[in-house]
Amino acid sequence: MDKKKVNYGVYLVTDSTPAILGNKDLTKVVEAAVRGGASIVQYRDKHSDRETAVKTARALLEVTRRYGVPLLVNDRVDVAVEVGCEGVHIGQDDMAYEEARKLLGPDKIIGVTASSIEEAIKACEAGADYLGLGTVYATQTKKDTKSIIGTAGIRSILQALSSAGHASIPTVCIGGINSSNATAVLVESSAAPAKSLDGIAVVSALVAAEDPAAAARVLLTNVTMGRVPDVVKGVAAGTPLSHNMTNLVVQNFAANVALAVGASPIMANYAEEAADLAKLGGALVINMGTVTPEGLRNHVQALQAYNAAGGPVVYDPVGAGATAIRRNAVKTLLSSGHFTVIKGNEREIQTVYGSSVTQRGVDSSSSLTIPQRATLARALARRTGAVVILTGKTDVVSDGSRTFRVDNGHEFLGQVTGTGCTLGTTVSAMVAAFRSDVLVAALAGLVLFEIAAERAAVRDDVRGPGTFVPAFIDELSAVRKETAGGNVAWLAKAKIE
Ligand code: 3NM
Ligand code: MG
Repeated sequence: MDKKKVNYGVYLVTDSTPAILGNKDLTKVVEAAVRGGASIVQYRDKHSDRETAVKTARALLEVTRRYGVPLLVNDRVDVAVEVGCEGVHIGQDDMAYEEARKLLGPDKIIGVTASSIEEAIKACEAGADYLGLGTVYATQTKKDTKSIIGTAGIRSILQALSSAGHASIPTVCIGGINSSNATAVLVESSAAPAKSLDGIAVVSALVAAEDPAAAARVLLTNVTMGRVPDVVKGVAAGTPLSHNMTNLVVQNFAANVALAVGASPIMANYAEEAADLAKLGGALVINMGTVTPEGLRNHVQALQAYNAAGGPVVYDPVGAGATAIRRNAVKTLLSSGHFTVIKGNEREIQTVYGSSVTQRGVDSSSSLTIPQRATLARALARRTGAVVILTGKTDVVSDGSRTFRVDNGHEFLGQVTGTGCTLGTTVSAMVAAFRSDVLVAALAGLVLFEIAAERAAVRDDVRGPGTFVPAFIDELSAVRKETAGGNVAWLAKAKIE
């Protein structure tokens, strides 16, 4: 397992005491939680003898390996060494970091608990792979916690880490976090654009849950939602380049939407420019709405330039199923490089997936149920390694392991041309600014876009699709400014499941 790629979103810390575990089987609880969305597991057991601890760790490792998530052991480094799991988590009173590193070697994960700026910076300097920050709120689960620092304490540590040059260390926080406060904990503790949490760690919210799979799923949704403002702030602060190779219809609209969300647009269809533009840290949108032979050659060349530079590429396969030419263009592009995000309506995504469907023009229509759409998006994400956004009345976003549905938006989005294309542009800005988690970035772009549409549609000055467009650009810009200024009340409108 590549320790740089670990997802810290929903971090499960186990507890084997009857007060929390009840009479449930710990292995089954962990299996259910991981199935529901827990992305990393720490086996924490302060009481069992060594033999029991090794046996339990082995049983948990069998589960976590099956799901491809890391297993760490709390404190007991010897147990981690013996079972060969992915690493350890050490508190301030446990074995020193250096000693643990000697025993585990360079490739294992070592996480360190920190309750203060000093402890956090010291752990980073020692080489910790991630930090567990806390205690956020007083908790029945651990009564001897040293300091309750709240979300304000977390935020000051994150800010200090960033100032000290440790902005890239992953962080989670712990203590009294559950599904009802997870989103708020992430939002309140964020020091974005400087630094934000990567996830939350919980004991009782999962181990004591009646249905740990369902509880993990809700936590995953709420944690993901809580990171959305970080993405929007990142765009506002970074003004990333959004390089659009788009169709004739939407050039102006897409450029205005890019500006509204805080990006810097360039509409450059000549691929010889792509190698230079790819070095500027932005993202490329390839939109095949008005495909031509020359356009396709340019798309291939630009895709390869961004792939070579490690820059994100958003693919918008407009009208993919409409003609044989477009179906072939899809195949050419997919076999020429790698996409970071693929965004399309049901027919387009079906075509990209390889299902033989015909599409009337570039219109969207839907025949799949929502679970079928989720399955399709997940399958295409798994096959291509891209995050897939399948748009419709209910949108689906998937990276192959995490899949969400979004029920925001407004019918006006379907009554003016180019809204789908400008969503691609919006998402390009998000993935350019927020590289650590493409799924979170893509989801942020989608909910920002659709909530802005909802706000525009109900304005007094909007009387139909024509007056909707300028109001929509206004609202995109307003939501961006509110978020950059710390007001994320708009997020309460998000309907993410
Ligand atoms: N460590 P719950 S708080 C294991 O502050 C642990 O370092 C803490 O349990 C710390 O999610 C804690 O049930 C328990 O509140 C967290
Ligand atoms: Mg400890």
